[in-house]
Amino acid sequence: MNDLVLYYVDGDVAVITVNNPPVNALSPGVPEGIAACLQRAQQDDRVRAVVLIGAGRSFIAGADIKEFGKITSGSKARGEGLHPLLYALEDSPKPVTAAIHGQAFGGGLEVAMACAYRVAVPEARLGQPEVKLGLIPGAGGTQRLPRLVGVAKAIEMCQFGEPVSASEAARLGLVDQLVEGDLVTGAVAFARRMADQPVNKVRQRDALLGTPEQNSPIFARARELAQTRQRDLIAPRAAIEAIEAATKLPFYEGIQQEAQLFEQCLFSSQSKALIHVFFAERAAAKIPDLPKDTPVQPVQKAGIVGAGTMGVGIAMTYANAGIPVVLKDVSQQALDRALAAIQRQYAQSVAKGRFSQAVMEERLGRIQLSLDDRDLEEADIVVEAVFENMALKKEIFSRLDQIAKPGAILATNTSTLSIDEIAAATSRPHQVVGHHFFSPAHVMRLLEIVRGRQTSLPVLAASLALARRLGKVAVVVGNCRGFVGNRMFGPYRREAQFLIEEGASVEQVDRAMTEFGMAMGPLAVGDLAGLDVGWRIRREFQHLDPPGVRKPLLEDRLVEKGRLGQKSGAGWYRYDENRKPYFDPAVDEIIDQVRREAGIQPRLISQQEITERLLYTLVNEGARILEEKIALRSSDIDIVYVYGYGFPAHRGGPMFYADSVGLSAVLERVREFHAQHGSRWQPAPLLERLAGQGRGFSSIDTSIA
Ligand code: 3H9
Repeated sequence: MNDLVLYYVDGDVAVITVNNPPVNALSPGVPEGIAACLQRAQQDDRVRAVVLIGAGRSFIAGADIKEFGKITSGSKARGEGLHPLLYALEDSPKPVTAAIHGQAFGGGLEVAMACAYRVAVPEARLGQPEVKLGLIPGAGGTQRLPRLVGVAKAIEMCQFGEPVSASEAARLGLVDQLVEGDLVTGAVAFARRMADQPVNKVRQRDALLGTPEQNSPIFARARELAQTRQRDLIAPRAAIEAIEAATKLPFYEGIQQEAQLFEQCLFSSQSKALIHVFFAERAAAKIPDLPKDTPVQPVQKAGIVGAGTMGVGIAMTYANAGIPVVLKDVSQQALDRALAAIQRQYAQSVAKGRFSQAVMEERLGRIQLSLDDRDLEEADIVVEAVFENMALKKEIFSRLDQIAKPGAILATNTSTLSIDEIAAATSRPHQVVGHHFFSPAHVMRLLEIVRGRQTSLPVLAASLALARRLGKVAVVVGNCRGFVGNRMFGPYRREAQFLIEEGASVEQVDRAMTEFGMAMGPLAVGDLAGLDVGWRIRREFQHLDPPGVRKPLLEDRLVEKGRLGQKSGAGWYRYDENRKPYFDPAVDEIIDQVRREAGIQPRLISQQEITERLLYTLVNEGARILEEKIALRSSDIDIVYVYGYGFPAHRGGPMFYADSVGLSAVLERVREFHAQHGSRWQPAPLLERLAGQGRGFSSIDTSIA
């Protein structure tokens, strides 16, 4: 027994409590502690039944994810895992009831399924989320879950990793009883009632495993979904295979099959990358100089200035999180358009069954449209979301300074401009911060919180707390042109144009990136965002380009021809009324003409060159950003790219990817590109230094974190 697992007896029921905050992960010592307590219960003559419960906010959130790296790096043996404990629970002569609140996830659910019974509070969630870490359940989950909920539901839960609520779990047969009120009291009473009943061990139940005829279409459908929605991922397929084994093999052989598949996933590069993303996301919320007890002012009302695409998305984000919001613009026409866009998008969600009409009405009711600045007076935060023009933003901030209430956060959604310059237009620069949302703002998970020179700690803390409430993953970044995301994205999209100028096709460039796993290729993204956005930014900053540096030619030409992207029906692609893209010969003509004018002899370009040039330009700029401390950690950059730019999570983000390729190999290519393509490829000093030392970007993260 140890401090991680506690034991007491309530009359004739032993209560075993896992006490490993914050989420009762099955860290070393926890399974051993549970086993020791169970043993003690067997020896305790007073005890007729056992309750297993979690202290604090959760039952058991799963295996300790930190341990996986130790196994894959060889510093720890995997051993028998949880199985000995699970058999001890399942075979206990004194029946064990798992009492679930918070989460029973992964290994936590596997422990619960080995118990004789499961009771839960209605708000609890139960799931096998391993697939999100590139894994499958590794402690019998793929074998016991189908025996409890049936094959189809078990596949769904293991393939996509989404949890079910306790109420649904009760309907499915995964939970035997819901407990209203105090969980331990209810669980002890339940356990006492069941103490003398014969136990139907889960591993011996076969009734729900189906026949081959019943199962074959279920597996076919699951594999089809894996192909279409999870194309590049190995874990979903492995989960399906393991569950298929449950339907075909005796339990113990199924367990062995699961163990093999688990092992393959665990040692895959995908799992390492996804686990990196899990911890990177949590690390991003930790700001070294921000004390944990910094007071956070609550946000009860928000204001948005500018009812364009971004303003609309941000207003919906607030409304969706339950925060009333005023959406202000100078023209009634803009407000009418905004309202129509909001109604259309909400109606689409209702049609897709994401939420009900009543929820839509509630959300709409939280959005007040206004032409009057004074409606912003009550707001705890005002977010400016007008287009990228410094003069206009300064004017708005000086006006906000006059009307916003004292203490209100003044946020700008600028994607490129200086927060400090904008803040200087107010008498309260410490209240000014960047809240850079990504389009569509109510969908994309990323929020770059841009910390200006004078942004106060309470404003920073409030921004982080607010981001969590809005359902966003926040990354705090420093102030520079484009911050982290767009500063890296500029060279990436520029390089895409250079590749086309040199001979690649639109299709080749986008395909190279989608085959790498990006959600969209760089040219399709340009069309989505609007090519005029980049055109405007290039004009705003053209005076900063060093003389003689290579400039991209193609997008300016497309914009001059009225090809602004999806919104004008044509950009790099031509779009039909449903925004379906088509290759357009007219674009090839423009490309040919630009090549002729620039005297470029097109050459054949390989997919490998496209991939390396696009990714390494991101990495090289990322290294500069890191050195300048615009990002606190390389893992923050990864989070920006995974959640804001569709970088495949199973590759871990650009900096993690570079580390996995090896920085000396990356540097070698960067040097070659530098020699071939000039000064834009100057290797970043940090890349040179780390590559020279045989280190990766992640090696400096720990010293910064
Ligand atoms: C598994 O179980 C495999 C099995 O089949 C067995 C095979 C043998 N381990 O997210 P939060 C930390 S795979 C270690 O901010 P929330 C987290 O890093 C596992 N640490 O809180 C953070 O630390 P810090 C399957 C963990 O309330 C702190 O706890 N299970 C683990 O927003 C708070 O986390 C999963 O995949 C863990 N398992 O959300 C569940 N979980 O304070 C993964 C959390 O230092 N976890 N931490 O930053 C989650 O989904 C969420 O953390 C949870 C809580 C919903 C539980």
